[in-house]
Amino acid sequence: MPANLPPEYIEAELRFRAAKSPQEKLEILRELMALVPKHKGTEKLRVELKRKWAKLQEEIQQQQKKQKGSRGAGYDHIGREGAGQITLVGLPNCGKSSLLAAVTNAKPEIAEYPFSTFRPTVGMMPFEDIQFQLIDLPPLSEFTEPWVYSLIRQCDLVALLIDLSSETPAEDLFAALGWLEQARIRLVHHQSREREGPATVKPALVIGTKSDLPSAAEHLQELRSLIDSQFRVVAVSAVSAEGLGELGRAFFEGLNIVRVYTKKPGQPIKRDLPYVLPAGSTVTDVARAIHKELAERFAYARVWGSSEFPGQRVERNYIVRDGDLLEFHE
Ligand SMILES: Nc1nc2c(ncn2[C@@H]2O[C@H](COP(=O)(O)OP(=O)(O)OP(=O)(O)O)[C@@H](O)[C@H]2O)c(=O)[nH]1
Ligand SMILES: [Mg+2]
Repeated sequence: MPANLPPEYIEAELRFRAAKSPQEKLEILRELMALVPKHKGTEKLRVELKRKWAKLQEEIQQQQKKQKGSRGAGYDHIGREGAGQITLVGLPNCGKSSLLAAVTNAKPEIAEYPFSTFRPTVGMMPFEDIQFQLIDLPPLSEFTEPWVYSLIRQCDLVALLIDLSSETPAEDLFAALGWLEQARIRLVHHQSREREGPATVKPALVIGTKSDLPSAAEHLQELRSLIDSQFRVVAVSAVSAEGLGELGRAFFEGLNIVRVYTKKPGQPIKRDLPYVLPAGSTVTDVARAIHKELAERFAYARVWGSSEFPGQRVERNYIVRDGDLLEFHE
């Protein structure tokens, strides 16, 4: 037994031995992992705890499979809210939960040890006058449950997180892409028009995390030189808040959406809450978002913003731009 274990550890260890169900054991194991001091003398013990962790995870998974109809405890779908649904995806410990906690009001579990997240956590991230729905997920690994991939398949944008303090960021990236590939999910550049294929194709951004740590800058450069044409790479730190300010804009561009405002004829020019639509939408699409009947009924619209002059009359197939203000005429 390695030296210098705190009394709380010994106490938790006893509870661990007495625990009956794998769920109970996992809870206590989580405490044990947090209580082990980090030094050379406890290295073996920490490896042992991780092994136990993996075994318990597997046991719980087997148990769930047996319970007919449990299907990942009902996490297969999360209703879309706000201007877009973004999943935080990555290897164990890369900083997914920390990022969610840094940019939303959500309070996910954050821990020094891997596999700390085992259920989805949702948070709303404000950006200018809209909000994005972020979903923090358990990590990609051999233990990833099918519902994690279901949620990734359903989202609008994947944020693939890579730990910039890792010794091998490039390998980590390929490992993450590999797990997704196995689940038949292929990530593409957020501006790519490719949407169909033998696998589910998902637009993605790469987020380099923990940019405050040593050698992060070097690893960021390495990552960028490797995949710059494949994905946009953004660097952030949940600790120093570096890059978090630009993240909203990156997500907005990643989602490929536009905000359109409306006013009634005769009302002053004022931008209230926007309608959010896919980029490339027409004036008719905006009308349809307001009311199906309006889309059939209106004759033309006036546009303030992208048009040549303010309040210009445009036809039904006019393509709206982000920030446009529309006025419908019947
Ligand atoms: N220095 C530094 N540490 C960070 C940063 N983000 C996360 N960490 C640390 O990295 C560890 C893992 O963070 P989590 O946010 O739990 O990582 P995760 O990806 O959610 O982990 P799993 O849910 O287990 O896959 C914790 O010890 C965090 O404090 C960061 O920006 N800078
Ligand atoms: Mg987590």
